[in-house]
Amino acid sequence: MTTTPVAPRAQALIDLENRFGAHNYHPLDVVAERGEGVYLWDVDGKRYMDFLAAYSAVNQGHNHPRIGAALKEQVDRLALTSRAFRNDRFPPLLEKLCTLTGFDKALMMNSGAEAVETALKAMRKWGYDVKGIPYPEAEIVVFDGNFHGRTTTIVGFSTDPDSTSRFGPFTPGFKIVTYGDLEAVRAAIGPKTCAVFVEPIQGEGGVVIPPAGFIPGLRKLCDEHKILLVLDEIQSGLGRTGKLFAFEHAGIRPDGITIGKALSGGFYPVSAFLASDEVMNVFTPGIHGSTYGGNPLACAIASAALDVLVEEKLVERAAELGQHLSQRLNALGSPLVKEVRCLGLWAGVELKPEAGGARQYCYKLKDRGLLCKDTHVNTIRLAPPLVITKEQLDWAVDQLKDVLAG
Ligand code: IF1
Repeated sequence: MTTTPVAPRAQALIDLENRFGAHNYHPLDVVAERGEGVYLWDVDGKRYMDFLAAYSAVNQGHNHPRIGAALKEQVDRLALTSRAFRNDRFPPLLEKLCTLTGFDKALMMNSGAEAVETALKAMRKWGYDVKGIPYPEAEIVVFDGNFHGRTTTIVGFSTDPDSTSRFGPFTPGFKIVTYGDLEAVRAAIGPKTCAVFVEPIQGEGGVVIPPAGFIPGLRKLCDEHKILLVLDEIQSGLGRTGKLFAFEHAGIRPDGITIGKALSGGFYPVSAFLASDEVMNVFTPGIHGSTYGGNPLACAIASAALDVLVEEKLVERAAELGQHLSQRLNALGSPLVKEVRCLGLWAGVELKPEAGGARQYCYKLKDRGLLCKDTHVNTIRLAPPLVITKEQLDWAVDQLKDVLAG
């Protein structure tokens, strides 16, 4: 459904996509051809403000010139060696990442799911090699409402039917408990548990922020049972919540994190698993890898993307403008809104069931030039690039206020 007719040129492209592409998405009928900052332009020249930011992959804004320049400079020199050899971009990126995050070592991958798979292998192997769990019986505690990627192992511990149905059989060794419920975690931890793996805030779940004591409580439980606490910061990390990483809001240090998305500013798939030496040293030569992991082009792009994040003070900006966003969303005064959840420049506006679902409001916002994504039927997810100005933010919230006026 779309509320305005699609122009011929866009429709022709949509028809081509439908004819030759797998139908594994149901996107809005916006055919983008250019992006800059918070804006996308479609093939007919219409401008949209992007409030999804490619699921937080373009925190630095679309096509940030400084990151693009780093890509162009490197692509004319060397794009890929594989890890069979070494290159001049990989070591400085590793140092920058570990210095910025405070972890001892990084393992570079490409997609977020690959970083998650890397983390799962590390948690298990640490469980066997360091904790002494009998092989192959290691268990990892995970949570309902999670989203960690689309591999069969990962969807095997999803609780979202869209992600899991008819993709079995699944990988064993995962215990799923209620997100936010420390007693459920305590009950799930046993002698074979090697780790707890969790998003500090659940993005796909609808920007679900757990009770204040949850993440600190997980840290305490993991310390008591001498198991690992590993956080998936692929979406919540790199400034989105007004801190470099969401775990900083909880005042704890995890044993490892996965990162991705904005690590490349939206130019190229770059992800990483970061952890202490004790965890990362379970990887010995030849037991894990990837053709493109840590390639010089990815490293040049990621290095520039991190520089932009730090030097343009995008984390501080997300914190400051996030306060404003939260105030305005909580003052919407719409009879359709059930709950507003907001941390930094990341918000979920959950509608009451009687509102008829969030997607129709996303269509109305699209017609007004604002692109948002619905999630879990009733929630409108808001996640603009962190380069947004206060005026742009106010314009976007004004559109939301109008379409939710009821
Ligand atoms: C899709 C969702 C978001 C992630 C977290 C790992 C990954 C993701 C916390 C895997 C990826 C993407 C995947 C994309 C849409 C988007 C998404 F709707 F699927 F759930 F953001 F919420 N951990 N999330 O959010 O990273 O392998 O994709 O690089 O699959 O539709 P990836």
